[in-house]
Amino acid sequence: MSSEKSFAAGSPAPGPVPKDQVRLYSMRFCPFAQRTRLVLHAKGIKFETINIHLKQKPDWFLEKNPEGLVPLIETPAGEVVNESVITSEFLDEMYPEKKLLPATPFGKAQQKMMLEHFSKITPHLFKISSARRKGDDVSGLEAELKEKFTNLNEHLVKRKTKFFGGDTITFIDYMMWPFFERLGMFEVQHCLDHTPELKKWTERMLEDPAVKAIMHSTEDHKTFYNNFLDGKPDFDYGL
Ligand SMILES: N[C@@H](CCC(=O)N[C@@H](CS)C(=O)NCC(=O)O)C(=O)O
Repeated sequence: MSSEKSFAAGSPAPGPVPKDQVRLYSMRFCPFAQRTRLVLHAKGIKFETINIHLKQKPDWFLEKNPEGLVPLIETPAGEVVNESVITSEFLDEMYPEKKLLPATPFGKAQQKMMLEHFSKITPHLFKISSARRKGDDVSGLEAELKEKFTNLNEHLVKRKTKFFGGDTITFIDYMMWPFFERLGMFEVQHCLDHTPELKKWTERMLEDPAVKAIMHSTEDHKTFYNNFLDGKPDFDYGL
């Protein structure tokens, strides 16, 4: 697709997925879709993107995914897969040339356990920003976040590795990254001050070509997010 502009209700349905690629239904500022996009970029998979206007979803999108969520992957064979982690694992298996998940059952299980723990951190970030917006005292919530970051930091210290799955980037790093890219947007960047290894991990991630290729600045994230919270998201912001 030549344009990144979002498709809204009433827009014509895209044709079949071209034979040699996959199609991603996405939204440019969605942290979950960013996971799938990171995997697509990191593995060098040929894909096209259809961004969806999530406040006015086209019927043809809802037919593919009645839950109405992005990310969604569609293959030329008509297979449709949703949920960020599931789409990412699906792509990793479908294109086995550069595997992001470890080969061993235990290695895979370790990453999935870590992801399960991490899935409890993401709602906490949204909780902090919504409490702050209401003018509530967020010091208790921030203390909890620091504790969660300390656990992640400990993980890196114990393993003595640069990334969460070893000395090179793997699946788990990409699944966690979109939320770290948004620490400034959530105004919790200072919560990394006492977790030096985790902070170093964020710096290393910023050097990764896939991360660099699709990242937004904190300023852009903030603008999008504030408009979103005000009920006026601009899915085409910056285009
Ligand atoms: N658990 C889902 C969450 C995906 C999600 O929440 N996507 C949001 C955009 S960031 C969405 O599609 N929202 C549309 C809606 O809520 O109607 C995943 O990991 O893929």
